Formats: sequence, C-alpha cells, structure tokens
Amino acid sequence: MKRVPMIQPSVTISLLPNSPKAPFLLGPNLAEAVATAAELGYPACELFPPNLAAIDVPAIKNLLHTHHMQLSTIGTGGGWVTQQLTLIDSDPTVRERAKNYIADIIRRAAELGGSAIIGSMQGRCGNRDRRECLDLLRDQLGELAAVAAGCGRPLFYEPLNRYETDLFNTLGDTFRFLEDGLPQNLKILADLFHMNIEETCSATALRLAGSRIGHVHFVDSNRQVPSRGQTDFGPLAESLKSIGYQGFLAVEAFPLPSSREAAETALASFRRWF
Ligand code: LER
Ligand code: MN
Repeated sequence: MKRVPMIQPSVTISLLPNSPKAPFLLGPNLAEAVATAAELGYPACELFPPNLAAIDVPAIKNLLHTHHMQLSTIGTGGGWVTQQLTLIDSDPTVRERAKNYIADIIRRAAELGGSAIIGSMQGRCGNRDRRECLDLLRDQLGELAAVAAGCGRPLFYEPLNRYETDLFNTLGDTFRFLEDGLPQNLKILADLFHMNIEETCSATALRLAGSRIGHVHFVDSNRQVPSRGQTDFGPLAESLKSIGYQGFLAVEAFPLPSSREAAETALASFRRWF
C-alpha cells in the first residue's frame, strides 16, 4: 500500500505584542492563543518568544497537554530583535552569546517535543570577507546541530530573502552549503514567502532540496495567509508530496484581516492542498 505522507499544519504564536506588520497569527497571550488554535483545529503551534525568560517549559508543557497540542518549533529571532545577537557578528563575544541563546532554545524546544529555527539570527556579512563569514556560519551551525542531535532533534536553518540576509537566499545555495560537510540533522526551513522573491521556480527548488527540507513556512506571495495572495499552491503541494515530506507547514503570515480570520483561512487552505 502506498504510504501517505503525514504533513500537518502548525500556527504561529508570538509572545511579543501582535502587529499587522509582524508575520505571526496569534498571541501575545499564550494561554488564549493555544486555546484558540485548538478550538480552530490546529494540531500544533510554533512559538516566537522575545527572550529565554518567555519560555517557561513546565507552564507551556501543561498548556499544550491541556489542549492536546504539539509544539512544532520555536523561533530564535527574538535574540536578534531584542538583543541584536547574530551568529556571524564580528565580535566573538556576541557570536558566543548568540550561539548560547540558540542552544538554550534548542534544549527547551526539545523538552517540549519541538525543534528550534535559525532565521534572522544568522545575520549578514555586509562588506566583510564572504569566505570568513561562511566559515563562521559553518562552525556555529555545526556546533548547534550537535546540540540538537544530543537532544534527538533536527535543527532548522532558514534561507531568507535578499532584504533580510546576504548569506543564503535560495534553497539550492543553502542545500549545497549544508551538503558540504554539515550533518544531516541540520535541515532547511523552506519559507514560501522568501522563496517567492528569490527562486526561479519554487516547486523545482523544493524537489531538488528533497530530504534536506525539514520545516516549511506556509504563506502566500504577499506574506498573507495562503489564498490571500497570488501563489498557486498546487505545484508546491505536489513537490512536497513527491519528496515524501513528513513535517509541519507552519503558517507564518500577517494576521490579516484579523488574527482569527487569518488562522481560519490558513487552515482551510491547508485542507484544500494537503
Ligand atoms: C524572517 O523573515 C522569517 O521568515 C522568520 O521565520 C525568521 O526568523
Ligand atoms: Mn520564515
């Protein structure tokens, strides 16, 4: 019998005050957000905490248990937003703090059954030597992937569009960098919004990255929820199914026209294509 891939939706919850300019659907009250996600029918959520203190593991575990909700992922971008930490900062003490911050999130996410995401905290190279920047990135990602492996988890690295990083913008370039010696538990986070800006063909890029894809940000071309932009999700869904993708599609999108309506529309879109 043909095995049907298990792709599940997840909804983003920001623990920072919500804003129509930030791509998170629910929050900032965690208890209310988890209750709403469960009521709408989401099996999982992705958290965006502003700092480590916001990740109260026993309290979150209790809340997830009460609502039969899984934690798919925790974003680390708060380390950039609130403390300007990046993995390739030119100051070694900042790099060390950035690495420790992400390592802590990897461990806390693992205790909650989830995995960490490295997006904005990768940083930018700017006018420094690109080779040196990529060497720093390689060392930092390698150490953090080892922390995740010690917890029995993957770690997700996210290529971003050109306006947010100059390290890696496409899945193909990211794939080649990771395949050049970085461990297999270091997976690509494919964000369909960034890909819409950078890829020649997103459906092909997903196929070529294959089993290196570990997580997806499910979002439309204008960073609104799927079906509020101009992406044709049919070919993207076909690609993910063809590579046997088994992870989450986390809706990281603007909460428009309202948090609740966006979360409802995103789930309806998920059911239509997956
Ligand atoms: C940033 O644009 C993004 O897509 C996030 O997932 C990264 O933290
Ligand atoms: Mn993203």
